[in-house]
Amino acid sequence: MEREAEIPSVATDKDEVDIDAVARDAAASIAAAPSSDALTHIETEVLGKRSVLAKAHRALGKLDPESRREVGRQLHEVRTSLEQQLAARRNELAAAERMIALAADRLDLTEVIPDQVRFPLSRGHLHPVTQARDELEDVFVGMGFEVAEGPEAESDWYNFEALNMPPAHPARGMYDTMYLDIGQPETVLLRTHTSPVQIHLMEEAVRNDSLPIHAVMPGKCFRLDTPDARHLPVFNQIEGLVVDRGITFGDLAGTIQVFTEAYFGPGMQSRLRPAYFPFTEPSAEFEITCTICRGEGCRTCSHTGWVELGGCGMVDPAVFTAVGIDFQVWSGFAFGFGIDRLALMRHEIPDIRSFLENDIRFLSEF
Ligand code: FA5
Repeated sequence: MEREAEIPSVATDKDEVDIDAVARDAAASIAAAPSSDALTHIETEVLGKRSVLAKAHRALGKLDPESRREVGRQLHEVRTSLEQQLAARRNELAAAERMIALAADRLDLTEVIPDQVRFPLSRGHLHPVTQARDELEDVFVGMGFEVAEGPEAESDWYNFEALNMPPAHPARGMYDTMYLDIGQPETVLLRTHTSPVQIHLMEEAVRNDSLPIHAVMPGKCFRLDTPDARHLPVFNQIEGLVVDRGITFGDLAGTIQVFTEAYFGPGMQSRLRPAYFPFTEPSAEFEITCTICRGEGCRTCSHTGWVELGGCGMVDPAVFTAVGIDFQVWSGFAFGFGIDRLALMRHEIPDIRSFLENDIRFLSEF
């Protein structure tokens, strides 16, 4: 009120500016701003380069030195005050908008006692990766495979040595291994792949004289892999093993082709690329066209247009020898596919980490 007696004014190009009136109008607009976006707009209007205050500031040079000092001080005060009001209003609006977003996203996870329910309960369901594992088992059982399982903690022998990777074999570097603090250092580990279950099955078949083998082995695997769009440190594989008389690479390729059509439906483009695994010879990598970008290249496929789903090959004679199977009589193929990867591609999910975030909105889509 006191200041009204000496209303400051400054001449811009066109007319005189009543600084107090500008400040009052700006304060009213700020207080009435209905949203953060509207407030950003108001901020530009009252403090931006084209604002009345900015113009008044630019016109200071036309005033005599004493008036320039006085009006300059008042412009500075008004600007500081408006900045504070803007910050306060921005906080208020952000808090209110956060409450609205939280209310919209709210998930009622409280326990419901069935007696009190007046509407049908919505059912939960299995995790999408568990669903994928079940579907894969069904596909392979339909093709004549049995389902087997093995331990998640393994000895060095099953995970590496019996698979033709003696200590210090360079291929061990492909698997960044998590060792358990049990027994001698680096003798017990969390399996890095499901291939050790092959060894258990072959040993058992030799013990029970029950060859041939046609089995798939799903389960968790562990590697010190840095999580990214295609990698998790804990993931799932489904291993396949066929040991019989006269098995050829053609049987392997045919099995993978039938499996691909059964799991993805017809029309999926896949390929086998030459690869190296110590436990198979020859070896191949199984890839499909990235379903996220349809082969164009994207973050999920590291811009290659292809996603590797697994490895495969003909069982190496050294592996047969390690478990006591005569490779002159028996031959076989093996494969190991990433279940999480398969689910990722089948459901066209761009990032494998979505499976672990436990966001009910994501999970309820399956
Ligand atoms: C193996 O693990 C071999 N044991 C596969 C095999 C079995 C080859 C039998 C020959 C015969 P590889 O490291 O490439 O190979 O892994 C196989 C698949 O597991 C990958 O193609 C991928 O689909 C999945 N996988 C591997 N590491 C990860 C990870 N960190 N996160 C998610 N999936 C993974």
